[in-house]
Amino acid sequence: MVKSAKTPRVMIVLGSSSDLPVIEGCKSLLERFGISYGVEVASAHRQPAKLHRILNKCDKNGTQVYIAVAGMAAHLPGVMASLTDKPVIGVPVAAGALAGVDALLSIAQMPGGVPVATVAIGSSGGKNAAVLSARIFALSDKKIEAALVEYRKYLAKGGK
Ligand code: RP5
Repeated sequence: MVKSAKTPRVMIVLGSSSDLPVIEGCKSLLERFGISYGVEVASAHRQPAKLHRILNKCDKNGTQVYIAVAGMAAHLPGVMASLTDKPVIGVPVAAGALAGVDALLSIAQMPGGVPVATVAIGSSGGKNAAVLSARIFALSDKKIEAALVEYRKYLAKGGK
């Protein structure tokens, strides 16, 4: 399930289709900034071979940033970071008895050398994953840099 481009600049991978609501704002913001993205569901625990295939294909085809979304024992972002040298942004999902604190700690507490940029639990984190991606691209892309300036003005006026 890849949206908007054959080789998207950002690949969003979810641990489960039940995580999909968390990336609604993320997708909207990536569209606002003109950043192509794809969406895949691949559980690090239940579908490790599929996850490896996705990472290999995206890395070969030029995807530049990964957003990894998972709840509970959220190993997905860390496993992805172990398979690529591209930036991985981890979004913890509030699922199960611990309401996302489990996923937050699991995603943030990576061993030295295998970083995952961890954002907030849930939809706010999803949005920030999109903005952080845009900030990475804006380092070398004037159009995205300008879109971020506009977005900041929008926030200052009370936009969400
Ligand atoms: C995680 O377990 C997923 O990322 C999801 O947040 C959670 C529950 O998954 P399902 O049981 O709904 O598939 O791996």
